[in-house]
Amino acid sequence: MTTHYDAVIVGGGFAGVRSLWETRQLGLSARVLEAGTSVGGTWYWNRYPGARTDSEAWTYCFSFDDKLCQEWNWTERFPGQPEVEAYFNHAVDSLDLRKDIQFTTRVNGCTYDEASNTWTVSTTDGETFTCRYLISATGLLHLALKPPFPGLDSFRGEWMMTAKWPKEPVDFAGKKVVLIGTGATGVQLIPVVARDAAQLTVLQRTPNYVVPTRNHALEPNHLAEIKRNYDKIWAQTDVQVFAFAMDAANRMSTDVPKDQWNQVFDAGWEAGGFRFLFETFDDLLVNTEVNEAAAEYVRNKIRAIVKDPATADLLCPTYYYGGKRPPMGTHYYESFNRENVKLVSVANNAITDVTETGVRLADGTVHEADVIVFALGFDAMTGALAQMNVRGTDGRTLQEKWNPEPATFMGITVDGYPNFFMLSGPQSPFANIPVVIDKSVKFIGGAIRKAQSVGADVIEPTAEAASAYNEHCKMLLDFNTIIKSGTSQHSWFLGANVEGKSQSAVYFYFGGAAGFFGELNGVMEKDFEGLSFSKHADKAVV
Ligand code: N01
Repeated sequence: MTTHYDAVIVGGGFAGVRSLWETRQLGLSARVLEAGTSVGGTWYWNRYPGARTDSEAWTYCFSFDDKLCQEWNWTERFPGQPEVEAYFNHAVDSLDLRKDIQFTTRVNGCTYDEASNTWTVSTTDGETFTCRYLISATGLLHLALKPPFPGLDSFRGEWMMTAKWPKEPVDFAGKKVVLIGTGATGVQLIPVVARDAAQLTVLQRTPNYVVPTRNHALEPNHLAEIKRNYDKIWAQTDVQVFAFAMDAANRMSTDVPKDQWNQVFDAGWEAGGFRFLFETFDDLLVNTEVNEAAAEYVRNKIRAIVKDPATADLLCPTYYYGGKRPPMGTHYYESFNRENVKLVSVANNAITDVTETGVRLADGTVHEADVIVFALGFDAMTGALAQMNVRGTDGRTLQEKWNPEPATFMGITVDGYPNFFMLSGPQSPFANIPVVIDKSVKFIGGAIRKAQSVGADVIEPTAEAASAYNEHCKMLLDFNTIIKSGTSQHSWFLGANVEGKSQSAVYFYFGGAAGFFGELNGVMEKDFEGLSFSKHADKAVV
C-alpha cells in the first residue's frame, strides 16, 4: 500500500522537526520517517557516556517558537545527551508534532517520476510513500564509519561504536578498554571511561587541539536573563560567523602587540568552548601567524597539564589550529595523567587487525582488551544521502551525479532533482547547526510559498545556478589555507577521512554562517533567482 503526502521528510532530528513545523505552516500534509525509535537525530544515536553539546544550550535549540524557548529550562551551559533528547521529546509534544512522525522506518530509495511529478519513497521494511516535496533531513554526521579492521569477528570481548551506542548502560568497571579515535567524540568519552575502567588504552592517529569546555550549571538568574534576551540572542546568531550568540572580538592580531597575544588567549581559554576560537582574534582562522601562536598556546597548555613529557609530545598537534574541527573537552588532557590510562600513537604504527584478545598494530604489538570502543567518525555530508538512493529525472542517483564532485544550489537544491530539498546538504555551511537549519528551512518554505502563489508545482535550480554556486564554494575554499591544510590530517571537512572519497569536491560552504545567510537572503530578495518554478502540466511527457 502506498500512502501519499504533500511532503515526506527523512530524519527526525533538528532538521526534520523544524521542517515538519514549516510544512504545517504551509498547510501541507507531511510525514517524517525516522530510523530510530524516537526523535533527536544525532542526539538520539550518539548516547555514549560524556556526550554533550559544545554549543551553548540557549542557541543550540529551536529558535522558531518563542514559547519553546521560554518554557524549556536548560540546566547546564552545555547540556548532556539525555537532556537534549528530553528537550526534543518535549518540543515535539509541545508543538503536537509527534503524530506525524513515523519511527523505526529507514528510507532506502527515493525516485522522482517526471510523468506524475511525484517522488516515491521506499523503506527497508517494504513500505512506500509518494509525495510532491521530498526533504532530506538526515544530518551531516549520520553515517558512522564502520571499523575497517580485519579479525573483528574473532574478538572474544565486547565492542561498540559510539554513534550506535547501546541504550543500556555499558559497564567498564574492572575492564581493559581499548578506545580508537580522538576526535570530538573520543575527547568526550575518554575521561568518562578513564574514570571507570581498570585500564584504558587510547589509540591516537592524529592529535587534536582540545580547549576546555568549562561547563557549568545554569543558575536561575542566568536562565531568566537568557529568556529575557532571546531577541538579542537570535540577532547575534544572524551575524556571528558560526551562528553563535557571541559578538565578534572586534580585534585583529595586528591591533595587539605580539608579546600580549597570550593575554588574549588566556581570556579565551578561561571563557571556554568556542569562545577561544571566536572571541580572541577575528583573523585567527585566516592569519597563519596568529594561528600558529594559538596553536603553540594550546601546546604549552598540554605540556603544562600532562606530566609525562613523551605523552604530552604525542598529544601536541603540529598542524594549524582549526585545520581539523577542534573539539572541546572536560579533563581530557588530565586523563592522561592517570595510572590506568595509556596513550599509544598509531600515526606511524597503524592498526592492522583485531585479534581474539585485542587490537594489533603494524609492529606486532597487541593491546589487550575486554572492550573495544570505536569512535572513528562519519562519512559526512554525502554518506547518509547516498544510503537514500535519491534518483532524479535522468534516473541517476545523487552519488552518480556527484561523481567526482557534488554541485548544489545553496546546499539545498540540486538540478535534475525537482522538489527535492536538503538540510545540512553538501555545500551548506558548518556552523551552529540548528540556526543554519532554521534559515535553510525558511528558504525552502519561501520557495514552496512562491510556488503556491504562482501556481507552480515544480521547483528546481537551473544547471547554471548550481554550477555557479559550486564554483563559488570552490573559490571560498581556495582562499582558506587553514581549512585546506586538513587534507593531510584526514579532515572530514574535506572528505579526507573516508578512503576513496573524492578530494576534488567541496563539501561545505566556507564563507561563514553569516555569509551564507546573506546569500540566502539575496536569493530570496531576488524572488528566488537561480530556482525555476514551473507548472508540471506544461512539461507533461504523456
Ligand atoms: O569523528 P572524527 P568524531 N585508525 O572524524 C580516528 C561532531 N561532534 O565522531 O584524526 C586509527 O573527528 C581519527 O583519526 P584521524 C563534531 O563536529 C560533535 O570524533 O583521522 N584512527 C579520529 O581521531 C566532530 O568534529 C560533538 O587521524 C582512526 C577519530 O577516529 C564530528 O562530530 C561531539 C582510524 C574520528 O574523529 C566528528 O567527531 C562529538 C583508523 N583507521 C562529535 N579511522 C559535540 O557537539 C578513524 N580514526 C559535542
